[in-house]
Amino acid sequence: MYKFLCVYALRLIVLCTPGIGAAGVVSYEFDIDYLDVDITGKPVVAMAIDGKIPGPVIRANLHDRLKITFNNLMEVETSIHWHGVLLPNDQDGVPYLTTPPIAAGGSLTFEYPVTHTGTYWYHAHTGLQEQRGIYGSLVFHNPVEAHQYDGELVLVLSDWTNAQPGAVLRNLKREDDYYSLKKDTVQSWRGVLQNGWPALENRLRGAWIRMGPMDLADVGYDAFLINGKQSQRDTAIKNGERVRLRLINASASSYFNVEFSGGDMTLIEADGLPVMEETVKRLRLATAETYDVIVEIPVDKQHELRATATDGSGYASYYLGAGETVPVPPMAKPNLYLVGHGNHGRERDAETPAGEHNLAGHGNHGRERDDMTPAGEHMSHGHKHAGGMSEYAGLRSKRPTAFDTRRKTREIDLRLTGSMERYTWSFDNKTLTEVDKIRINQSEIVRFNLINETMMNHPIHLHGHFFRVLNGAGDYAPLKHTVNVPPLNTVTIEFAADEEKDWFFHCHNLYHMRSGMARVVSYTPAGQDDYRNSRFYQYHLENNDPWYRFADTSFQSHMLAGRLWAFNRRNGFAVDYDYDYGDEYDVDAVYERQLTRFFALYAGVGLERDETDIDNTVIAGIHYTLPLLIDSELRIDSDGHFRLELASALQLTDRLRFNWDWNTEDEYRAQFSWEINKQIVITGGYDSDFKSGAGFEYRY
Ligand SMILES: [Cu+2]
Repeated sequence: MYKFLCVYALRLIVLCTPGIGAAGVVSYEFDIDYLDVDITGKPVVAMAIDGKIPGPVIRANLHDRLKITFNNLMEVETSIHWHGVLLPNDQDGVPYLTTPPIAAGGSLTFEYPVTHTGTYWYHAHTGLQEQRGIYGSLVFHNPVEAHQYDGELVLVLSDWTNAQPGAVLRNLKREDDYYSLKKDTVQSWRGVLQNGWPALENRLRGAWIRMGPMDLADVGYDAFLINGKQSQRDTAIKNGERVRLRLINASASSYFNVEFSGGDMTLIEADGLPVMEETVKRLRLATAETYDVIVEIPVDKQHELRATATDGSGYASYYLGAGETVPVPPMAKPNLYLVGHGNHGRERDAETPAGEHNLAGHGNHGRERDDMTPAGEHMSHGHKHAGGMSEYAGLRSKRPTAFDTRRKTREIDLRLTGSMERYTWSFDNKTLTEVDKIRINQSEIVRFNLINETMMNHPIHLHGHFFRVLNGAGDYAPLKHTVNVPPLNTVTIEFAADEEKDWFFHCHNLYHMRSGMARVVSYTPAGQDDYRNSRFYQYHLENNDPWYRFADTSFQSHMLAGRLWAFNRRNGFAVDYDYDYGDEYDVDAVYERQLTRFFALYAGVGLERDETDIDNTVIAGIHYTLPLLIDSELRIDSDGHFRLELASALQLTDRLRFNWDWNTEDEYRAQFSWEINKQIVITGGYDSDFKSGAGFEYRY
């Protein structure tokens, strides 16, 4: 006795929602406010829509008109963007670009027609508010449902940190692998040696091309959530029923592997649109993607649906049915030492988490399209949507999606770039405010070659359009709004430029976007507007390139040493000091300009005093990163002295690091440091001027 629950659900909404006007107009009104939450035993002031995290499920039928009012009760402005939804440009919700922000204490009403069906979501597009709780789900029902099922569930996956998101970003700016100790993903030389020759080869090849070891995620989260909870039991769905699961990855920066202990899942929609049905054992959701699957709850037991963060740092559970509990077996933590160079994502076994399959070698630089892994290779374990470029290889649209071949095609290479030194993410090494909009013309086909030159996955999202992912499915290439681009790989997407005005185009990792990995795609020809004087540009210039300040101070038996430094994307100030508690000191204070990932210029003063004399000079020079990640510094001072200095750091174990430097004046230092935590470090070593000693270091 099948019924289409969505129809019932919708009626419920219509009955329950005040403000339903003329037939087909679906109205909602919600407050956005601070909310006291306690998710992991620590009280935190979050932000929430309608007092809930995630916010309410907003439902409408195809061809309805949605009218949604938000009242912002907070003391800061906010915004709501409708992720994946085709709508008029001024309803898209990107503050200052398409839509005004929702002012503190103010209200804003969105109104747009529902022109397509599917599972979508909405979230704040202001600062890092999305990480704080401003997100919810959006379901556009088709009154003529193509699939049969007894019930449906919207499952919103997300990540949670008790820390202020701003503090999280500051930590990442200090060290891009700041959270690896917390996540237990430190990549040490001990680990390299334990994993043998392939790991050593990996590490050396990476270091040779000046790439640090990779990780699958940046942030060390305190919890992963499904519908706001780490674990919960569903009571509405009964054993034996077929259930449609609307899976939404509403995380700020996490990818999830989803598995169900009750059997295979039948994939029916991707990013809201119908795809050829297929059976999957495990589904990988990149940040901001949605997938719809149908599962059947076995008759006699309770089964777990588990969403595991792909870096293995945690999971969330949702239990379906009644009876003895059948858990999903824990997923093996990916061995990051063995992915990367050389194995090109082709070596895999059933134990390998899907997330690992995105990793190709350092060697191919993401440009060799022939390195795509054939789809068939992924079939055996069910996760055909994971792996190399081919992570979407089996995904086929239900309807042909090819464009009229007579339309003109504009092809754009866009490199996905980043700098680990300052945790700066960018396209073509330029951040949002360092380059003009991407200009396109109406009615052409726009093809982007997304060339990932970094060691991370990037979920790339285009507002206001669906694009074809050129995955080998020919005319049936799937339409998506968000696509994962694996490390050192290339993904090509194309869309019909049938809209108007400006649309945001960015990495949906919140911290990457915030650090600059974003662009505006504009239908306005160059010269017909002034991007640099637009409110949007000025807003991002003022709000999106803050200065970060840090201090390391060590008190050791033989010396006081430390560094105070501050930087924004391109500029930096640094003071380095050593002092022997007597009459010997060495202080450099410089301004530094970062020109490329590997190259910086600096100028400042050097103050030095030893037993015999005082030497104060004006200094200038360059920093350049050499292969094997060795920092070189060439400096000249006002006395006409040239000096070359080399330095590097080796992470020996999870907590033990070794730093060395040497210069052409035959000064050198070898220093060990042991991290008790991220603030307090035991340190000691030998310096050619200050001799040996030990103490501790405090990091602010
Ligand atoms: Cu990214």
